[in-house]
Amino acid sequence: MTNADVAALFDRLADLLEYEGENAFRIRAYRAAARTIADQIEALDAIRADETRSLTDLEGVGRDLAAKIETILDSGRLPLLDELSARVPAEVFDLLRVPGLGPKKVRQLVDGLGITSLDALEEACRSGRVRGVKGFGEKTEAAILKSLAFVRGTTAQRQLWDDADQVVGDVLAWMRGCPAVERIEAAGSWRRGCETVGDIDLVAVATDAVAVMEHFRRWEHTTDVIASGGTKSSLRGPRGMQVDLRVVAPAAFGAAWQYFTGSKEHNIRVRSRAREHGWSLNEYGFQPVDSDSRAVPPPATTEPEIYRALGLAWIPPELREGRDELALAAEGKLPLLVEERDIRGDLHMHTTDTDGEDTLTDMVQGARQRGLEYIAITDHGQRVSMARGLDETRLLRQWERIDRLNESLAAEGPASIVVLKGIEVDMLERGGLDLPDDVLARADWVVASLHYGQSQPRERITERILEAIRHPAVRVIGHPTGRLLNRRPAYDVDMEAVIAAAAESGTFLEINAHPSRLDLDDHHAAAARRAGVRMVISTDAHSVRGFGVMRCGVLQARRAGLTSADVVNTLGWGEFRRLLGPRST
Ligand code: DGT
Ligand code: CA
Ligand code: CA
Ligand code: ZN
Repeated sequence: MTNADVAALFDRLADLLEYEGENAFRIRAYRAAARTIADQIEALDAIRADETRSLTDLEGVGRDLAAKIETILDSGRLPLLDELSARVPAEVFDLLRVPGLGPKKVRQLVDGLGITSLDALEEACRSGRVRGVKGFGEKTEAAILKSLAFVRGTTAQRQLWDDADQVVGDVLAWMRGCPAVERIEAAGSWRRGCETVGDIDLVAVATDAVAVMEHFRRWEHTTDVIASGGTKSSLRGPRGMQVDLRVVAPAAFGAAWQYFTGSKEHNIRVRSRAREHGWSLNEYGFQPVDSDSRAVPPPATTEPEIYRALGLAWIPPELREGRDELALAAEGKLPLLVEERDIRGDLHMHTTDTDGEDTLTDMVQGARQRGLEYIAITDHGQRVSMARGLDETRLLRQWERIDRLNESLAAEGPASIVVLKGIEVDMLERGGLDLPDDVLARADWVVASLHYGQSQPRERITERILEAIRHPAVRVIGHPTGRLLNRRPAYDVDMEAVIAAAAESGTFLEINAHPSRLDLDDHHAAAARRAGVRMVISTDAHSVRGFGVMRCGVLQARRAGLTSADVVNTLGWGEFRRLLGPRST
């Protein structure tokens, strides 16, 4: 059970109690607990396992709630919720999924109109019956119809790229074990490195398409065969993800791979450029627009051939979003995108001193094994109390350990790794940072992040971040918008002002590589680049395993058109040390 899972159960409990017209105070308590738990960075399991702490340390969690959390962690269920769920009519759960329809309103609709399904609700809105219920009007009817469309469009959740990538790796490995497969590649949003992936698109060349389709259906993770044909099949695999496979002729492989890589917007532009050259282009290749033409169409066996035929440089999939990539490719001005092997350091990570799973020495060894030249240890500052954030004393003690570690690492010679004394300070709700300036002045590397008070108004949040950007010790703003993909939207912040201030003060902005953050996103990172702001791609690793997400951050940077010059941690240690200036070790 993740914290989000537990929080969801409490929210659900509050919903059902509210539906039943229970005591408002009790409902508020469950909602507050759900919020605390969801905002909690550290896993509830970890807090519980730690003998020095208790779940009741959490704000708004008393003995009763702590016991309920333990029950959920142990069994995955909450008896009170099961009891209520059995009592409440099933359709209520569907109706509660409609944004803007709280439990009270659902109750009114059920009692007043006998609504028993989303379809019935839609019908009632369209026929104007909903406005007859007290507290509902014509406007609410329209709003409900809009929300219904939203609910129906988003029932199948898009998967994080990193999760989809595992499915892609698995299905490709399986399919490459089929003797009839000559070549198979993944296309679609996965190949473009999108933050989330709706479904997986595979393109194959085969000696025997029927055998390939049969092999595909026998994939061990298949839960459902959605469609099955001679050259196209779809099935449902892990995480409920749909996987589409198309088998194409060898001469059409490039055309098909290009077509199914998308994006749709990119393809529309490529096709219209093809028409200017006298060709139509689809997944089978080029054809003369003029059907009488005897002109031999250009080959489309590979992607570069296609782009070349249109007077374009090959465009990396990450840039195929129908923005300015065709113009750049025509002028030979595509950016040389940053690659994972360009990354020389990692400047945001945690250890067991706060909420990390691995010790300082383990993290350093893990980083070395990944070939990094330098890292910054950036545990949480004291505001993040539930992660046992560091106060001044504990931070200085950690830094002493880092000094000693650096001495012994230096003794191993120049091929070793340098460990920077860093900290991830919190931008406090009332402004300011959670550690004193004189301490921060002694750090090699300061990341400032905003973890609390995320629902403050735009001006307030922006002000807090601008203050941190202008702070002399702060080098980089961590995960600048705070969004968590599929879980929590960004806080309300004026990113234009943030980027302008960062440009002015030479503060860096982070591209947090965690698959559910990827924050800055591609649009913001591209805007930062245009403004001359340099970025840092960081893993925010909470364990040695956590270093593995760097590739996700690099993908996001590539989608933003970033080159290695735009990314500070592509500098070798020598240059990076000069950039840090005299303050550093
Ligand atoms: P997703 O799956 O929602 O994450 O996004 P994509 O980009 O993978 O979209 P998907 O799976 O619907 O289609 C894969 C690619 O195939 C898409 O990026 C472009 C191409 N494609 C699919 N259907 C159409 C279409 O109706 N028109 C055009 N122009 N291209 C299409
Ligand atoms: Ca897709
Ligand atoms: Ca698809
Ligand atoms: Zn962090």
